Amino acid sequence: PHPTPEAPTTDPFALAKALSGAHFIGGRYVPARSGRTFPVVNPATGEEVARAAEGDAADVDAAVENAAAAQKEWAKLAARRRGALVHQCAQVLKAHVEELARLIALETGKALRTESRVEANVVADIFEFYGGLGSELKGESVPFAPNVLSVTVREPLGVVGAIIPWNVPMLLMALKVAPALVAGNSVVVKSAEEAPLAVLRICELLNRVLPPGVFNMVSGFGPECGAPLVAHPKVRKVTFTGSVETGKIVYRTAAEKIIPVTLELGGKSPMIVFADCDFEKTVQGALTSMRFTRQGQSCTAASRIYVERPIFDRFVAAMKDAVDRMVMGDPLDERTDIGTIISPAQFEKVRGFIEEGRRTAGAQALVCSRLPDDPALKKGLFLQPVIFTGLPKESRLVREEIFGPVTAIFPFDDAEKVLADANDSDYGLAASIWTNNLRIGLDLAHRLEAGLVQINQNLVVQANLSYGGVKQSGLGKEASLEAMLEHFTHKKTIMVNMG
Ligand code: TXE
Repeated sequence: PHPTPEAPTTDPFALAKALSGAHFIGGRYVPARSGRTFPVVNPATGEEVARAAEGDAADVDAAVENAAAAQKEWAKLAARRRGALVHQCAQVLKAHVEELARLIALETGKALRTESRVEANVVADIFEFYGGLGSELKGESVPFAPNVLSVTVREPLGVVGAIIPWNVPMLLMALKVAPALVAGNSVVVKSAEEAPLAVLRICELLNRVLPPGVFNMVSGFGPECGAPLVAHPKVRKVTFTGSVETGKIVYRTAAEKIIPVTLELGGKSPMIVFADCDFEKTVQGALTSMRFTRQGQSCTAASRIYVERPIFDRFVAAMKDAVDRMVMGDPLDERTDIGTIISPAQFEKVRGFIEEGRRTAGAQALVCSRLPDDPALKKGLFLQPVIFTGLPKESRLVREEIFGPVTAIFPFDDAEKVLADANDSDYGLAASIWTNNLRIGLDLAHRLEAGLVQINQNLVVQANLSYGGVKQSGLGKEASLEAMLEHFTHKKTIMVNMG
């Protein structure tokens, strides 16, 4: 009912239309049972580019039943065979990188050159990485008694419910789906209501390789479509990326069913810059860490930057200058560095934070870059990045996740005090330290309360390195072999008494 092109296409508008109104269940595009749809909007123009199927409990049930039936056969395949198929998916995805990049740029407003193409490439990389790990699904033999053979084996959990947000939907989907499948589970993904299209396109690409039903996707809103997925009795594991508030709801429902959850929630990541850093490299690092190119819509964004006093003024000026040189414009234009905010709601939320910062006594707001002057983009959700100085540390802008192009820079004099300030947060996702004194750098790295600390480099996420936060930033890890073994299998003990 929803034919999409076999060959890669570079027209994201046509592809968006072709993908309209569908879930992906049992290897096919199907409409919502209720027949309802909701608009998918290009945030750069405010125009509707497609309709998405508005899922509810009935659609979720159909997807989970399909996944449960398919999982039984899928789990019987040798683990290496499953891995080989997931690896083959990576080849198909690679052939469609450009098309996926344009589609995600269209629906999220993330610039094609700086963000969207990067994401599309990483997706293929994640499938390739996990595809090679089939043979790692092995157990142990444990010495117990001479006449007893004790072994452990890794078994899949069953149907995995994966709930994803809109900031990097394809990448976060891949980090959940690829390890879950290699481990022998089947998956039902609930896409983000703001960005359902590129992930929906990926379904059909995966389906060219994988058996129907092992991978399903429903689109819709959180309470109507996400909540029934978490609550479904046949869903035996939930992996979620999103806000702390929703993460708590998901965790509570999972507790009722006693099923494991992985939660990747927000962050308020500190960046600590010492006077002896490599200055230019650190300014570039701040730009990348802040993810200005994604309008700061990143859970690892360096939203609190602490700079040693002797270089504070120079650092603030250099950052302002560097952000000023970034080009804001049409996300699909190769010249664009910075795209749009995802949705009017998020736009208002971020604007509210900026207004509050401007009203704060003693705070200065440096407004950077320029809004695009193209009349076609006048309804676009473009927001100039803002660098704040002089904010008090109890300000909401310093404590809460803004998820927008806003950062706060503070001077510091003392490494112990800056460590205390950096750790004074409900979050604990990522941190970075910039110094040529590795003794101090490593000492702080050990004492920072964060799941990921990097010294003298940006917030890099790699498929083979564990990723995940402490404190309210989440529970469990994504990426790496560990994520597949610990979060998508259970360890069964088998003992044979040979008399
Ligand atoms: O998140 P939600 P939103 C943070 C960021 C952002 C804020 C709000 O600060 O400003 O969260 O964003 C689904 N049961 N992050 O509203 O609501 C929902 O449909 C089950 C950080 O987008 O958490 C979507 O698919 N599912 C984050 C997904 O949860 C439910 C990335 C995320 O939506 C549900 C995104 C429910 N009751 C936002 N309610 C990060 N860690 O990177 C909603 N959902």
